[in-house]
Amino acid sequence: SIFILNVGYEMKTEIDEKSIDLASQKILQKAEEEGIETAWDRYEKQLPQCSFGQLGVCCRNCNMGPCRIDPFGEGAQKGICGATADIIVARNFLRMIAAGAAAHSDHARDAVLTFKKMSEGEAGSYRIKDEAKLLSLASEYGIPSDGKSLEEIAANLADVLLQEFGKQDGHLQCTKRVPKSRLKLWAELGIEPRGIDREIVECMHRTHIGVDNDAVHILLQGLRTGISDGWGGSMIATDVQDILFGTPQPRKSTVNLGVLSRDKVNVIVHGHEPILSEMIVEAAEDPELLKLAEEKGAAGINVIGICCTGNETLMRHGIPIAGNFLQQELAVITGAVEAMVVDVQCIMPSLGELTGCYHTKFISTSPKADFPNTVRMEFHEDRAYETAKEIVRTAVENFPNRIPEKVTIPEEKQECMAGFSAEAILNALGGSPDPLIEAITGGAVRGIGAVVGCNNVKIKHNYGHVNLVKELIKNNVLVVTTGCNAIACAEAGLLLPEASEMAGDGLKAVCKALGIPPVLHMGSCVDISRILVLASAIANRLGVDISDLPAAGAAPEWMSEKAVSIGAYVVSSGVFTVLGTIPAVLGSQAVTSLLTGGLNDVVRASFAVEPDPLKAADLMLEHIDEKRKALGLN
Ligand code: XCC
Ligand code: SF4
Repeated sequence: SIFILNVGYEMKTEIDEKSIDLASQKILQKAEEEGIETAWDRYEKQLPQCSFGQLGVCCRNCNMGPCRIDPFGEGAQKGICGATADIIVARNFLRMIAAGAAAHSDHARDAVLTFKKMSEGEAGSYRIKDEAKLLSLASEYGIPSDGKSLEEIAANLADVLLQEFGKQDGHLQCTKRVPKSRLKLWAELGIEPRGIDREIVECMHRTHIGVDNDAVHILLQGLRTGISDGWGGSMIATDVQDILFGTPQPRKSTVNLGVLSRDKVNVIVHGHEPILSEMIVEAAEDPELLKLAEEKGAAGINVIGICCTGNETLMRHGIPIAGNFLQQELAVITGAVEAMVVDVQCIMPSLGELTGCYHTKFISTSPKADFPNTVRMEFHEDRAYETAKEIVRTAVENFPNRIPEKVTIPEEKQECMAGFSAEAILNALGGSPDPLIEAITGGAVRGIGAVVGCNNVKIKHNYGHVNLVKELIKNNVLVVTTGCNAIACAEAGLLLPEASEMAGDGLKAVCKALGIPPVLHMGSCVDISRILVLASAIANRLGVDISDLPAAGAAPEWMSEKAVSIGAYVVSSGVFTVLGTIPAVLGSQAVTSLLTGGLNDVVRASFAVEPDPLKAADLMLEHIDEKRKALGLN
């Protein structure tokens, strides 16, 4: 099976082979005409990619190496220390999970630290926006609230949440939300998550030369670390951000490159942390800056998002989104972006050189993340709003530098409806999951598909996302989505109540009755925690485990290490998951067969790999039908 690796990974020289999206194709054309390089060009220059890397059999964990295993069985079969392909592949996989969990959880830590500073009056720009969520979370964490001010409760909650990261005893408290049977299974397997930081550190320790050298043992730690992300870091990030910025409610907006404005100052917020972008959204409404924009000849200030920062501001404010991961360069190439403001994660370093070809200011804000050719405007909570204003001012002052001959804004933009937090979904259902459960048990809704994750140049941009989701809804599977998949679905018009016309009859009727789209945008990637909470609520209501639900997951175009961590916790939670790109594990038969089969005997779910979205949908449908049958549904 290792020799089919390059299937689907051929050169993509024609523009319509790079993206299914018309707006993106137009800007790719512009890039070609202007001699501007994009990720697709750099991908071509990388081909053929290193086979040892693709198979996961290259180890650089000590300086006797690098060592690599010959997949043909002729050359070396062991590293210098004696590590086999199984050990090397498993260790590399574990390190990917650790990095992904670290990214999500470190984002969560910063959200909690901001929350704490807010509660102590040291982050004046932030407030408690969702009191009810604060109180319910406090009670969940056992914090008494009688006679205390909201700030005191928030301070106590922040302390307890911070302890989750460095916890030395016991298990993460969020796991109380896991169905009992699942938690029991984790306990039996010894993979109940402990402190979030501890799991990540332990991954690094175990993968050091000469520590953990059994593939199964290594992968179990991978599952535990993933769980500490999904039911720990990511869940804490979602909860705290909801308290600080509001729990999302359904709202309409627009997406795609056409949301860039011809006559307003375009400020793009890109990355992952709403802590910054919330302030930028506010600053863009500041009368002083609006006046300045007018003086500079602009008709206003247009804040738009990219990637998960975009998802956060879309979910809470209806701020438009210019695109997903592979559209970040394209947005700049329109020539219409005054400022590309970034924080952390999924930001291409290529933006440095690229923004230099246009008038765009590339502004980096996180103390953790810098890039070539940025204007650094470090963001700290104590003067958050002031910094946000300086950033927006920089953008506004840059407006007169826009070069009209270099500007092409494609007209394509698409309406969408987002904001489906678990709370909002329950609301739409009338307060309990029962109507959805009845729709599922009655057969109108065949099951639930969670489709998430990135773009990846190895797959035609948005092709995997859109075709998989369309096939699912056609077959009456209600889809919940986050991350770059959600943006792809929005661009394809799938996030509208009217999209139920594309759904099978059963799902269509349910959507029409509830006034909801057949594809529900639940937020950014940390908000996959919302999907877990929803799945848990449904499982608990039915008195079954998550693995018994007629539900399946997919990441059709995944690329990031975060996606590997997500895969680990979604499967650990009992959800069969189809990956659209091949993870670097095929160099080990043992690891591959464990991930794609053996895990079923461990956590009652496993992975499959299927680059063709229609075949991936079939796998999910097959799985959903099996689960329906087991529950006695037809
Ligand atoms: Fe990044 Fe979250 Fe992937 Fe998109 S989906 S490319 S991780 S922005 Ni999370
Ligand atoms: Fe080679 Fe072992 Fe060192 Fe890895 S840890 S580089 S396999 S000697």
